[in-house]
Amino acid sequence: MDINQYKFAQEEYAKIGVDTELAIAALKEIRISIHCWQGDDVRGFLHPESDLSGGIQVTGNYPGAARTPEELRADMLKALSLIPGKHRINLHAIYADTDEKVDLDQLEPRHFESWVAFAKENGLGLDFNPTFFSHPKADDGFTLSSADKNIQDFWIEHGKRSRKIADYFGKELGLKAINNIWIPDGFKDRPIDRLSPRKRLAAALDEVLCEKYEHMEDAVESKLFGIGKESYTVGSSEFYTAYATKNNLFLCLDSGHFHPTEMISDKLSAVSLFTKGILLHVSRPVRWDSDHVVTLDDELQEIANELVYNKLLDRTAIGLDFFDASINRIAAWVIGTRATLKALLRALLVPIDTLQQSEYRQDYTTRLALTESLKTYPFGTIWNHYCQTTNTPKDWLPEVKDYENKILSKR
Ligand code: RNT
Ligand code: ZN
Repeated sequence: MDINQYKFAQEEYAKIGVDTELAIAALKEIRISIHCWQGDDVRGFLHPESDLSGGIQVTGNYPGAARTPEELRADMLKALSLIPGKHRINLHAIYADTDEKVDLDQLEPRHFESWVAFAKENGLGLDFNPTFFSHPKADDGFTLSSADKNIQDFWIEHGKRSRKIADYFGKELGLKAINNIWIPDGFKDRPIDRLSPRKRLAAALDEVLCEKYEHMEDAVESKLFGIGKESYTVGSSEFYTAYATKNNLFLCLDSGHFHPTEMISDKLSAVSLFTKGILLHVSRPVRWDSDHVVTLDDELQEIANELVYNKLLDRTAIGLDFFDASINRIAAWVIGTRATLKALLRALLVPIDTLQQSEYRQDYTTRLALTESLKTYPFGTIWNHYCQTTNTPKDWLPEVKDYENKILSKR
C-alpha cells in the first residue's frame, strides 16, 4: 500500500481527535481465542467415528477436513499466517493427541503435551473445554444434570480433569487458560419438573469447581435451546448468570444462544459489574443457533464497541465459536477472526470522549451525526496498513486456494 494513503487516512482521523497509531497498538494486544473445531467439523481425535451429538450440528461436505492432530495444526498455522497479531487456540477435550485408549474421565495433561509444544513454538495461548457430548454417556441427553448417579459422576470426573488440563496450559504458557463448561442437557418437549435437573447441575458444578487452581479461569456457557432440546435447557441464561455471579466465575456469552432479536452486546456492561470476567463466543446466528462464520455485521460491531468504550477488554476473553463445513475451513477461520479484529479496530478508531461528552450534555444530535459520519471514514486503509506492518497479506484468498490445491485436495 502506498504510504501516502495511510498518511491521508491518519490525518483524517487526527482531525477528529483519533490517534491511529494508538488504535493499532491497542489492537496488537488483543488475543483472539481461535476454536480448533472449525477445522474438522467438531469431530476430534478421541472417538472420531462417533456422531456429533448435543443438539449442535455441522452441515456441509466441503472436502479437506483435518483428520489428525498434525493436519489440524498445519491448517491452523496456515490460517494464523493470514491473521494479523498473536492469538490463542481453543481446544476441546476430544482433541487429545494420544495413542492411548483413554476415555474422557481419564484424561491427563500429558495427553495434550503436543498441543503445548505447538503453542510454545508458535507463541500461542491455549484455552480448554470439557466435551459433554458425542459420547455414549451423553446419549440420553443429560450429563452433569443426569439423575443417573453413574452418568453424572462420569461427567463430574471429566469436568475436574478438564480444569487440571487448563491449569497445565496456563502454567506452561504463562497465560491463564480459560476452561469453559457448556453442557447440552435439556428436553425436546415441555418438562414437568424444571427444577430438579437444575438442582443437580448446581450440585455437580460445585463438585467440579471445588479445587482451586492458579493458572486457569472457569467459565460457564448458557444456551436457549438445542436441536432436539427445544423446550428446556438446564443451563439457561438465568441459571448461569446467577451461578457465575454467586461463585465469582467468568460468564460465557455465545452470540448464538439467545432469542433472535436479543443481542449480547447490551449484556456486556451489565454482567461486567457482577462477574469475575466475561468469555465471548463470537458466533453468527441465522434464524437459530446455526454457528455461521462471523462477518463484520452490526452486532459484531456493537460487541466490539461495548468492549472498547467501556474498557472491558482486560476482563473479557474473546473466543470464536462457529463451524461451517460448506466452505474452505481455513478460509472460515480467517474470515471470522479477521472480521472480529476489524470490528475491534473500528471501535478503537472512534473519538470516544467526544461522543461521551455530547451524550452527557444531552446533545444527541452530535452523537447521532458523528456516529453516522464515522461509518465512511477510511477505516479500511488503517486495517490494510496494520496487515502490511504485520506482514499479513491483504488479499489472502489466493494463499488459501493454493493450500487447498496442494494439500487439502489430497486428503
Ligand atoms: C454449543 C456451544 C458450545 C459449542 C462448542 C463446540 O451450542 O456454543 O460452545 O459450540 O463447545
Ligand atoms: Zn459456544
